[in-house]
Amino acid sequence: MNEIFVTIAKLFQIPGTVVKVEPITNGHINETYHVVVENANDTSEFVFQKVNTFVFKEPVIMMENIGRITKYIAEKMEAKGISLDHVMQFMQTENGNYYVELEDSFWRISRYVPNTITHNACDNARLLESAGHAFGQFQTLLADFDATLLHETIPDFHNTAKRYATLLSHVEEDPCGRVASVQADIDALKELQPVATRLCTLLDEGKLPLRVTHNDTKINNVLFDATTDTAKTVIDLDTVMPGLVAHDFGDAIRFAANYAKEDEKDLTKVGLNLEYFRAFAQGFISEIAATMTPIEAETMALGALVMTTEVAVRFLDDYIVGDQYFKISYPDQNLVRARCQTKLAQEMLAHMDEMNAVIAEISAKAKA
Ligand code: GN1
Ligand code: MG
Repeated sequence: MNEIFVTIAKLFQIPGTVVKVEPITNGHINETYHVVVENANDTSEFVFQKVNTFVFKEPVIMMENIGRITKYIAEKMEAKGISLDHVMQFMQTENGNYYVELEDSFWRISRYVPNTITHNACDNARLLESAGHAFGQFQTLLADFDATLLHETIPDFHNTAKRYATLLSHVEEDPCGRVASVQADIDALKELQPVATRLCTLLDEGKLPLRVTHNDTKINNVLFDATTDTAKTVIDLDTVMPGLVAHDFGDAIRFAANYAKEDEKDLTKVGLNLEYFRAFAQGFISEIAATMTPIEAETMALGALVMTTEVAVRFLDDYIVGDQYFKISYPDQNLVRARCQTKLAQEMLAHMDEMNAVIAEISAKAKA
């Protein structure tokens, strides 16, 4: 068995023998492993994660955030008599840290939630509605959490205007000589810029409230009960920070209500599935309706367009600088991702009225 897992298990005071290590390949950033440990009395399962410290420059403060958030949610769950399977539980070292730092790597461990599965794509609306409830609930659970206790783990994470500025400055620098071949992609994103930066403007003008948000609401960041296929736990808490409700809504739609996968090469397959849009909205808005302001409701659908364009900008930027940020499994994958997301954003723009109508209908019912 790989020595490093044995070493890490010891540092987290996990007794027993590491009997199985299997990579979990979801996610573009960290390295994740399902680890089984056996001892005389029982078998325990864990998720070991090697944190990407190029992306998370200050992993120690990130783990401080995660420790605080999970403790806060666990206390609420316990008070309500809800099983702790509904919140991530992180292991601590002897001196109370939620991480260990080895010579050249940074690790954390959470408990593996038994009998759960993740979905990388959706094939029915019911799943989406359930995920909507989970992410909506996550926000309401943290509604009274003191946001000043949270560090910004990635500054300007969803500052779309800044993401554009970064892309355009790298276009100027062209460090890998890739710009000439993607000029049409850059132009397509520039065309979306005014609408994609609208949420930033509204935030700057003080018209939208900052809340504690998840900020990475891909459907594969929800654990579903393997038996009932209902959402059980929201995972990947690395980017829980103050943000906009439309970011969480929009990022989930971007990923789950696309007819195609995130890196589909055949752009004719890419488009917005309005049935799935409605299903997620139904779950999400029914959870947050009580606190949602009118302007939040009006900009919810815009959030989908913003998040889709923003990630297209980020993928294209990463392609231009030589694939430093997102893991890739073949050379042009970031460009393929960028093109797919740009096409989806264009489709969303074309269907904005329909999306807005669905949100208005669901919000009116939820508030009635
Ligand atoms: C990354 O780690 P993962 O795969 O959940 C990224 C998100 C992007 C997403 C695109 C910290 O999420 O912001 O939307 O890829 N996370 C970070 O699939 O940058
Ligand atoms: Mg993530």
